[in-house]
Amino acid sequence: MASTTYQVQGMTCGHCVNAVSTEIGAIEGVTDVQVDLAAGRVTVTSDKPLSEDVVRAAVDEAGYELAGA
Ligand SMILES: [Cu+2]
Repeated sequence: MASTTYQVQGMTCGHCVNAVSTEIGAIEGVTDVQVDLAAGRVTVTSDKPLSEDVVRAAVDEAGYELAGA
């Protein structure tokens, strides 16, 4: 089990939270996604450690930007 918190830029409302959660949740091995909208933080729990590139691609696909882990 691995849990990593990422900083995501551009999220402004519940729709953004849903979009990011859905895209990251679709990554293989991800079991939970928690978004702190006010802080712009996304905590991802997964079966095994995730490549940051994979998470970045999912965030990008949702229309936002991964600013760092
Ligand atoms: Cu939004």
